[in-house]
Amino acid sequence: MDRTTVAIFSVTACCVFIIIFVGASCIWWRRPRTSPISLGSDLSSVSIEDNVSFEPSLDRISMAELLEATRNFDPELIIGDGSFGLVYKATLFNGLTVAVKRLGPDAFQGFREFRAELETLGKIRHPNIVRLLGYCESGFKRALVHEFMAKGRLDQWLHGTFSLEDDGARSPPRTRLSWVTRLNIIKGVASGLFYMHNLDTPIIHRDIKASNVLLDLNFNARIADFGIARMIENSGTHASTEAGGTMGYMPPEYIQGATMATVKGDVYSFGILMLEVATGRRPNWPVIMEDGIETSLINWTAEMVAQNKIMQVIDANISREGLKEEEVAKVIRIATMCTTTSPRQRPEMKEVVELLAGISS
Ligand SMILES: Nc1ncnc2c1ncn2[C@@H]1O[C@H](COP(=O)(O)OP(=O)(O)OP(=O)(O)O)[C@@H](O)[C@H]1O
Ligand SMILES: *[C@@H]1O[C@H](CO)[C@@H](O)[C@H](O)[C@H]1NC(C)=O
Ligand SMILES: *[C@@H]1O[C@H](CO)[C@@H](O)[C@H](O)[C@H]1NC(C)=O
Ligand SMILES: CC(=O)N[C@H]1CO[C@H](CO)[C@@H](O)[C@@H]1O
Repeated sequence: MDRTTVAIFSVTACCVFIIIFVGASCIWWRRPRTSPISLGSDLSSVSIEDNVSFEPSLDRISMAELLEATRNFDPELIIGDGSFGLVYKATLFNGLTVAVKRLGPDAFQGFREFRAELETLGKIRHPNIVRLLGYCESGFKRALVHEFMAKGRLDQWLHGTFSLEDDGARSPPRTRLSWVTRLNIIKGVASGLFYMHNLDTPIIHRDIKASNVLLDLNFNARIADFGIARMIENSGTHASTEAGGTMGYMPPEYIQGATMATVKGDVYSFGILMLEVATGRRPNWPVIMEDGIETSLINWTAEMVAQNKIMQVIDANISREGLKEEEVAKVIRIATMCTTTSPRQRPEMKEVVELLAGISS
């Protein structure tokens, strides 16, 4: 072979190799890594490879759709940062606005167990609980899809702590929540919690707090973070019943070492939340009394009630117009019952809901 032949041969070989390589790469990239599972709202009847949905408006949620809806997880669409990953606002093809929680690669293992729990949560439907709409997994990408809560977290409204990371469209509150709105929020959380506690297999939330209460467009409260966090923490093993929670909201028996979470633990945290909503004070911050002594939110409230100064307990930013002392007293009394030191003396959520229903707003 002369040099020209060798050169032509080499170039051809190279070209062929490149074409094969590029072609193979394309095929590799286009190949769905794992067929994306798409879940509708009725997760109970869906198995891993399935893609059936029983809600026509949510025919399928696939990872491909989520990628497109979030513009490939565009940082501009981030609305929150949770312990298991970033949360994005997205509009699905059918126009429904959702919150997509992208799970980090090491968020959990044990997919099958995780799924069993997801299916349980997917079946939960209550006007005061944030609905889980679906779960998608494709390769290393995993995401949970929840309904979008337009007014964000309750704590941001109570304490005015909107930060720059929060969606610009969700402008900082200029007006504080009114008493009527607060009462409605309290009633909503109570009713969601009552529902959870009374399922055939009761679910204990374990972390009731203002940052786990989201608000919809009309300021109706919905409890968030039901089960998912604890499921992920346990890498998909059964939903833990271990005691836990957040300082300020944690019942004394958990602090003293009780190992099992109970419905009465949730009742305590709910009572603290009621105080926080009514007073606008953070439960994990000390209250400084007139004499300069620091005390807890519970002790301060009790002290003020004892001194017949109940109206001074209420958030100074709530309009006093039409605010009846008698109604305020009822709210504080229920909160006090819920935060009784002895778990046995705390009411069940059923009773709390009934008592709250007796308060007009
Ligand atoms: N459904 C939703 N609608 C609107 N915003 C949401 C929704 N879900 C979450 N967010 C926002 O994203 C943030 C992070 O949510 P996420 O539930 O992942 O974490 P978290 O509750 O802050 O933390 P953790 O996972 O430790 O409980 C929330 O604080 C909230 O601001
Ligand atoms: C609150 O009151 C109880 C008893 O009335 C007391 O044991 C506790 O130390 C008080 N807490 C604070 C923070 O003052
Ligand atoms: C009332 O709200 C304003 C902001 O809207 C805040 O600056 C002020 O500190 C609040 N007052 C009280 C007593 O909470
Ligand atoms: C609409 C759709 O994608 N349907 C598919 C769901 O998955 C089954 C296999 O599990 C396919 O046969 C369907 O075509």
